[in-house]
Amino acid sequence: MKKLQSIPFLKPESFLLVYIFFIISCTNERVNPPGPYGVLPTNPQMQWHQMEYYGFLHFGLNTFTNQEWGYGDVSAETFNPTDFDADQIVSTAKAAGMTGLILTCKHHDGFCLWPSAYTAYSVKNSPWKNGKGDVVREISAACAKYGLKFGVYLSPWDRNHADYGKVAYLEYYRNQLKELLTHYGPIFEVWFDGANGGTGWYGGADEERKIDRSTYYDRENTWQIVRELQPNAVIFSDVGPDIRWVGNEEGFAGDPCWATYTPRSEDGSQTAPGNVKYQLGQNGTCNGKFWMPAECDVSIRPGWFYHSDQDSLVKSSEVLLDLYFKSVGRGASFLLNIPPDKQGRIPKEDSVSLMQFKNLRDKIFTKDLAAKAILTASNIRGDADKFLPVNLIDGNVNTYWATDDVIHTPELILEFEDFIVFNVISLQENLPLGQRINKWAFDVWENDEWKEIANGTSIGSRRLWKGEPKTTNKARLRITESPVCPALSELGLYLEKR
Ligand code: FUL
Ligand code: CA
Repeated sequence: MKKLQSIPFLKPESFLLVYIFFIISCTNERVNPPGPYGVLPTNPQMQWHQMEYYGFLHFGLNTFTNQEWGYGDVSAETFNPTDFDADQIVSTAKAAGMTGLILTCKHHDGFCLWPSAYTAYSVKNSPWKNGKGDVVREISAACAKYGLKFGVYLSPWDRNHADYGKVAYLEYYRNQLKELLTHYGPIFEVWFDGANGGTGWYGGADEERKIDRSTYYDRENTWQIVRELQPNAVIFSDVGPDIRWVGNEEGFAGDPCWATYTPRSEDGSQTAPGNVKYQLGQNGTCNGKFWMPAECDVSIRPGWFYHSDQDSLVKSSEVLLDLYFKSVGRGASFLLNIPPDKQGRIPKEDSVSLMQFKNLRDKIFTKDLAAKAILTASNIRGDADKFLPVNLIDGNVNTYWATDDVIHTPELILEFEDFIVFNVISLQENLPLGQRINKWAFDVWENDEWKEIANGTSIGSRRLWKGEPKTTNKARLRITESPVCPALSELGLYLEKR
């Protein structure tokens, strides 16, 4: 007996400790996550949220005719890149930090960058590779090689096709959609353009054709094709259903920019691409009817297609960084168009700017100063380990800090052993539980008191704030308005070195 007592882990106190530990872990496990709030993202939307920055490739007949909107009457023989290099295009996007590429497989002129079985107006009747080439094949294969996701743009408006505006065209359009969705591997996004109907060649008719934007494409059933053939793809248009147009082609979101949205049409009828108050897309709708986050599209040049006289007008890395903060930094995505030239390559001017932009981002985001903070929260949900504030600095968007249901406006203090200098704040909400935070503020401890240096509204997938550099060893995040208890995934502090 004596001997037994001398073995420490068998002492009665030890049993008590083990018991207490057991009870605590059981209690922790029993603390439920917060109930979801409002509409929620689907799995494909969640995947898409992580992409943040990806590219657009506008390439086609317009590249060779120096146009933006081809009429549909130019010979397919005009398409003739002298040195098409999918590897150069995709590896440039990869080196630039892009996560995917969307290709204009068919623009408004109707010319197809793949040898569609349904029209003669394609690469198969061009001199390029003696009509044996397939741009969609080569770009999608290069994307797979470099680990980029691949998306397709198939213009609903077709200024070449004789049947455009008639019922027969819809079948043609859907057949082409099926070709793209079945022959080229996984597609992450299908981009439905909102420009619909107008003048065109239309098989020689050479006239103006108007369509009823709300009904002509029978959207629901067209979208259904995407759901069936590529269930993991997100569908983009002026009205989603998965991703919404931000309402401008300048590459920035509004502030606030909610991930949720209730689209409204111009005339009160059913909303449709081309029949929506698109300006509302900039801000979205707080606690809106649909989870429909914004995508900010813009070209690195004034035009969407390559024009040699715009070589000196490529956006600088500083301009791109500003747009990045106003798109990704407002919970939207940044879709940057980088048009291949007549050779079929990304021009030097564009790739130089892309790499400088990448360097600017790297200089800011490689060192997260919040990683070393000691975090204390005014409330932790059920006092459970699962919801500790340390989850904010573990680099994992799936773990989060949450509070008890009744606590809607908690505070979080960050303390640092050494003083830090920062001028960028990054916040990310835990999206599977909905967009829960309406307002927040950030303070630093200065001259023995808190001083507010930043505040904002929507967070969603990410909120980036940038201001003047601050030196401090103590900072504070306050959630100042939230209809339910918040659930925050990540918090980062960075310094933009100039
Ligand atoms: C617009 C089109 O009309 C432009 O040519 C371009 O493709 C842009 C991305 O979308 O609606
Ligand atoms: Ca986390």
